[in-house]
Amino acid sequence: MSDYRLAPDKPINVAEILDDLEHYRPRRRGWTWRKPVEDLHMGPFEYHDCTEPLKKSVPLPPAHYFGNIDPQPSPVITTEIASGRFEDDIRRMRMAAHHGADHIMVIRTAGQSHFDGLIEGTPQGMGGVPITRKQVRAQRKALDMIEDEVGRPINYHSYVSGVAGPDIAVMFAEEGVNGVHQDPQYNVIYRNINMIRSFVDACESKKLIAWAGMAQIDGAHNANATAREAWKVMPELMVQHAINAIFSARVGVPKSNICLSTVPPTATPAPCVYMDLPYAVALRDLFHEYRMRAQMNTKYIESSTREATVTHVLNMVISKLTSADIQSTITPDEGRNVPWHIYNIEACDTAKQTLVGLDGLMEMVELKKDGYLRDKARELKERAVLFMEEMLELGGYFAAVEEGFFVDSGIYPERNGDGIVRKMNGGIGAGTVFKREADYMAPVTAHYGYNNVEQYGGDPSNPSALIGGCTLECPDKIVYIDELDDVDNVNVRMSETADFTPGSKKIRPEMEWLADGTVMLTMFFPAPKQIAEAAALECARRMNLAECEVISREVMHPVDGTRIEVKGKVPFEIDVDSLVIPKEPDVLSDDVIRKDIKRRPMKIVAATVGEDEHSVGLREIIDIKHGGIEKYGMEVVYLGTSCPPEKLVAAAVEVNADAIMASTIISHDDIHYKNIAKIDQIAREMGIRDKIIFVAGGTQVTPELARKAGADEGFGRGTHGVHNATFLIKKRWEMEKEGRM
Ligand code: Z98
Repeated sequence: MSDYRLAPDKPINVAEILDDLEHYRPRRRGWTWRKPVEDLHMGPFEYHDCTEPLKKSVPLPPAHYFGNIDPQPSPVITTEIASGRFEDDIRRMRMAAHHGADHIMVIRTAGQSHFDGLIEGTPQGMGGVPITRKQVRAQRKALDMIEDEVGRPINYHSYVSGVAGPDIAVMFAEEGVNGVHQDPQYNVIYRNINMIRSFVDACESKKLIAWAGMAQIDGAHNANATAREAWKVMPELMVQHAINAIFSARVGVPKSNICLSTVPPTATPAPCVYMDLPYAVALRDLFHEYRMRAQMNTKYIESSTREATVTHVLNMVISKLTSADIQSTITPDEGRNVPWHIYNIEACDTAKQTLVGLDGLMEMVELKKDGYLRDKARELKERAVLFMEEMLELGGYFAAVEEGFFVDSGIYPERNGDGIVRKMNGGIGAGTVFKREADYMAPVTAHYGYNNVEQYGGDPSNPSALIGGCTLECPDKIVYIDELDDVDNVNVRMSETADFTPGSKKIRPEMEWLADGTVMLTMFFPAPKQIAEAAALECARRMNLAECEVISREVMHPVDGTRIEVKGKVPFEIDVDSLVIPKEPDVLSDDVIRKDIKRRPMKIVAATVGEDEHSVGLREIIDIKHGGIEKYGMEVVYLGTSCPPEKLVAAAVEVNADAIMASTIISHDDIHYKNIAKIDQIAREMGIRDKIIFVAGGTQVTPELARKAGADEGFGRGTHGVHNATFLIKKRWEMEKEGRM
């Protein structure tokens, strides 16, 4: 077994993950919820509904103001990964985990429900990428390492659907998959699989789900996405939830692992919270014993990430008000069909940012106990119950599907006659359910119904003992089949991009697959949509991008302007060694600087020198408003503009300053460096140079030349107060050590 471990400062090595997969065994089974922490203190704050912090993570961008804290909200956060290349998804998983995802859902790009059996070995060009044991094992192995790195269990998840559902469920139980979608109604309605077959198969699948402790998500959200007017299917959604929830519980899945897949059905410009909140409340009323997995509404996403993010945040307000257990962050991949790394990560951050921002909300507000909210919730529940009753009158679920009850765009009891109709004896796999023969025998664990092992001397309470354990107890019995296609397999794909393996010398931009070269451009044109689109594509082509495509368009004004997003591929690669990589600016934390100024105050004389009236840069460096050095308690004696060097040094002597700060923008005839040299020389002549710090700055100043001219340090374009302050403090430490101050 390889002893490869993740190194915090190194890219994840996918080749190492793939090594010796045949012998890799998952180390645990079952779903894990986050652990709440009472009275959690992080940085200067107290949190009310947060969970155990991570060992290692990437906090939200403004966290550096608060000691780099990264509080983790209470719901499990999902990221849906769908690039179709599992080797590239592994890198995305590590990034997502560091941004707070602890539920990684892998979508197959194939519509796997259409496959007749579990795909082992290779997809063999069947179109799209189904999930295989090899992919699952590789990703679970990677996640085992990633969860050690971040310090929190990560739930790995995919789908148990199609006629191969039970086979997939077995493989998932064997391979340590922690969560699944399983809902026979999905097969029936969306994949036209025979209903009897789907429900019988579901018994077997759910038994395995129960045995492996997986969390189960249902498929009701698909009606939101499919119905023409999604907000009208709310009563039906509750019926779908009810069918799968109670069915799963009866098969043996604990209610605490049965998750309803809820999506706020509407989006703006509908008054969505007014419509969606009563629905969410009604669901909690009816299904309080179960868990809620809140997925965002993707049906109505039309344009940019801005739009998708607002919908996502509004959806999370509802999650917060009604305590969702799992928060999906699908945005905006599914809505815009741009399944890119950056959007996975961005959406995880959106969830973390929103939910942490709403921390403690329910200690301050309460949902009203009467009035519109409760009346509307009651109305929705009544409609759902009536729907159920009518189904029963008709003869049950199968009969109702035959009558097109589901995904009808009328709000029940209204019907528009556009529901999806399936026949009881129709669909894929019709007529394939058989009664077990009298000598039927299944010496396996987690099997639905009887195993019939007694007749061969077996123990019905432990049927697989008859064969010394099945694959669930004895993973060595699993036949691991590697990829068989010598053209389309992970090794070939990785060898084609070997030069770009993260950490090596060549690099290309990437959105979903290593070295795919994809970039996105945002453009604005003062023109109507059609012209803007064509112009954007032409721009991208003239920028030498290949495979250009418009991915979003937004009208700023019907004729005066359109915003366009275009994607395309760059035709080049970059040699990392050819890059000039500037040194990271050295900065001390605000706390350290402040503490040192408190220990020993610092006085600085400052001016723009020579005949230079450009004071804005210097004022920004000094001024507290934009983070200038005043904020640390440094005292600045500002002498104004066009200050002669003699006056500046004389003032430093007079006020007994610790430092001189000269700003100079005008650079013709190198006047800026000449003035720096002059200040240095005068300070020497006056005998203070070795006791005073001298810094010089300006847009045309380069640190090396400023030092050469006689300053202790030079600061060019892009300098902020903290860079100056850091230097001043460090230089003073150095001088104190040398006994010069
Ligand atoms: C989600 N964004 O909920 P195919 N079973 C169920 C599903 O909902 C899905 C599949 C199977 C969504 C992702 N849902 C879409 C109940 C898919 C997938 O045949 O591979 O498409 O099955 O997470």
